[in-house]
Amino acid sequence: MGSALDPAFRLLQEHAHGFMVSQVLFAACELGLFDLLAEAPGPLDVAAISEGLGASPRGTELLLEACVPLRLLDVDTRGGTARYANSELARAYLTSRSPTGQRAMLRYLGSTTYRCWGHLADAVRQGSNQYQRAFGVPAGDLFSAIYRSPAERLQFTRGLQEIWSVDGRRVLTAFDLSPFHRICDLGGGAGALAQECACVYPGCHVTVLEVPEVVQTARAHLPLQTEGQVGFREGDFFEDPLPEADLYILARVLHDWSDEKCSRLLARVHHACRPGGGVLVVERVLDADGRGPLATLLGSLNMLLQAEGRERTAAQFRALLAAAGFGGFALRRTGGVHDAILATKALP
Ligand code: SAM
Ligand code: ASE
Repeated sequence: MGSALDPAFRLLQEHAHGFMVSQVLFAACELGLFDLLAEAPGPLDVAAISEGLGASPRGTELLLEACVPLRLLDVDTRGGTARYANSELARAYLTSRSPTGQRAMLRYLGSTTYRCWGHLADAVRQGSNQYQRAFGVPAGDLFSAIYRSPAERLQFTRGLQEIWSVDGRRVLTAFDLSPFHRICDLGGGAGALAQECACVYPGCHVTVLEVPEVVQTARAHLPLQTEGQVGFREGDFFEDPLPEADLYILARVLHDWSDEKCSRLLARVHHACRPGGGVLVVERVLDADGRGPLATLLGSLNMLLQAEGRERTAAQFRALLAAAGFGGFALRRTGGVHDAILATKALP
């Protein structure tokens, strides 16, 4: 019997190899493993899976084995031959047919985001995102860098909307938004959150304001089901007149930008907002002391690598909103991935 391994050393090992776990997930998705198993009539053995994926039996076997303790796959070893099937997690979130599937986001994280994270030390040294190093594109105009090609724009837009099938209802019901009839989702992507909003509040109309390229991408590739209640408007929220509304939604928009740009945007929103109206900020909000949750601190580093902003505490959001003229600040922790903040513009 050896002596117990130092828990600190165990933790170090876990941290050092954490990226391998992500890569197993990304590779299995990229290879189409979960869709193959979803479409099979029952559990499959290594030979059938490697043939179905067009992959080597040796590589397939090793990948499948790693997926089991990660709870991506279930294995049945009765009869001497291992047969694999999707786990509950994989059925819900990793197949194309699932309405809560997250494959496009995983693809984006595994390609663009992963490459940016390869330059983390450089980003920390420089204090800025790594599009120039990782992809050779100038980072000065943030969304020109993020949307460096039409394929990349589609992948980002498609990837970002998937979370709302899981987390949308929670953030939209954190506050009773039924008093707000005209809603404008600023930087609302392909309209997935707007669509969820239309379902939760049948009395509202949501206008998604987006840059023209994203509106065109959404219309061509990601059509909406709530045609009457959700519409798109092409424009730049830093420059163009904002649609008149009772409520403005800013979901994962403020975290992209510096305090200075957030202030500019919020001042414009306050100017356009009807008195008695408000703004719903949807973000992962840092703990009051700024020390967690870890996932949100990693999100901040991701904004360093891929954008110009950071994640913020409730007090930081409150200060930005107050400087723009908004009062009546309230934060709701939803228990989901994102939290909701509602602030209002006072009646005269
Ligand atoms: N709100 C969506 C969500 O949470 O799924 C998308 C969030 S994404 C991180 C930020 C969005 O802001 C992108 O869809 C981007 O196209 C949009 N955006 C960036 N700059 C913009 C601008 N100047 N005017 C309008 N939209 C902009
Ligand atoms: C952004 C969101 C994301 C900008 C770049 C991004 C995501 C990945 N890359 O606004 C999805 C959300 N994930 C994180 C860590 O923020």
